Amino acid sequence: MAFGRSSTGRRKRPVEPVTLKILVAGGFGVGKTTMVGAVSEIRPLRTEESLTEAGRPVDDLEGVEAKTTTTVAMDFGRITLREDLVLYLFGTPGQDRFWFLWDELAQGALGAVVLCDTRRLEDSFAAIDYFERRAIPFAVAVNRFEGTARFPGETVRAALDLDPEVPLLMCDARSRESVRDVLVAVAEHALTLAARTREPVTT
Ligand SMILES: Nc1nc2c(ncn2[C@@H]2O[C@H](COP(=O)(O)OP(=O)(O)OP(=O)(O)O)[C@@H](O)[C@H]2O)c(=O)[nH]1
Ligand SMILES: [Mg+2]
Repeated sequence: MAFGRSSTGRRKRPVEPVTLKILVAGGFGVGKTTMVGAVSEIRPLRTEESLTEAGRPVDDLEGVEAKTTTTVAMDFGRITLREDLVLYLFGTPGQDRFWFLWDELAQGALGAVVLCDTRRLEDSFAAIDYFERRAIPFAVAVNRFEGTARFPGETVRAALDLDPEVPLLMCDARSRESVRDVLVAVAEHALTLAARTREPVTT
């Protein structure tokens, strides 16, 4: 053929992936930094500072006594879920005194994970309220620290007063597969809701 490019030998066009921004939020010391680090395929960016004696009265370390550092700005990581779907993960700081950073981090977020510890479930209320108020789709993931009581999903759901359509998963923030499952659930949930709001209203 004299004209046109031959299809044989032509390289497969690279797929331009859709990139989604997902927040990893939750109370102090629930394992957010651990979660981002467990799945990130790039070396995660961390902003850890040492927990100090001075902070002891305000930093409640019950259950995470081995913790020596805390996030002061954010965690950042990336995971490719599919060839055409990449998630950028932004872990929030957990302590109340860094709340002012959340609005900045939440800009353009498609969805969020609220990570919880059943020993201190009440610490996740603020994060859940935050995303509900802003209509940012989120899933709840219970980080199962070993040696802690295992509550059925329905009990956790009731305690957190979750909407029935909010995905609730049990996870291990240190396990890549487990965290990946959580992120797939959040991405699917967020994309479903996004598609729903784009649909024309037919009344
Ligand atoms: N045993 C166990 N330890 C965990 C797990 N996840 C996190 N940790 C530990 O718990 C502590 C808290 O983890 P981080 O990932 O720093 O928690 P965070 O939510 O980022 O904490 P802040 O940024 O300070 O709010 C660390 O000492 C982790 O090693 C888990 O699933 N099991
Ligand atoms: Mg952290």
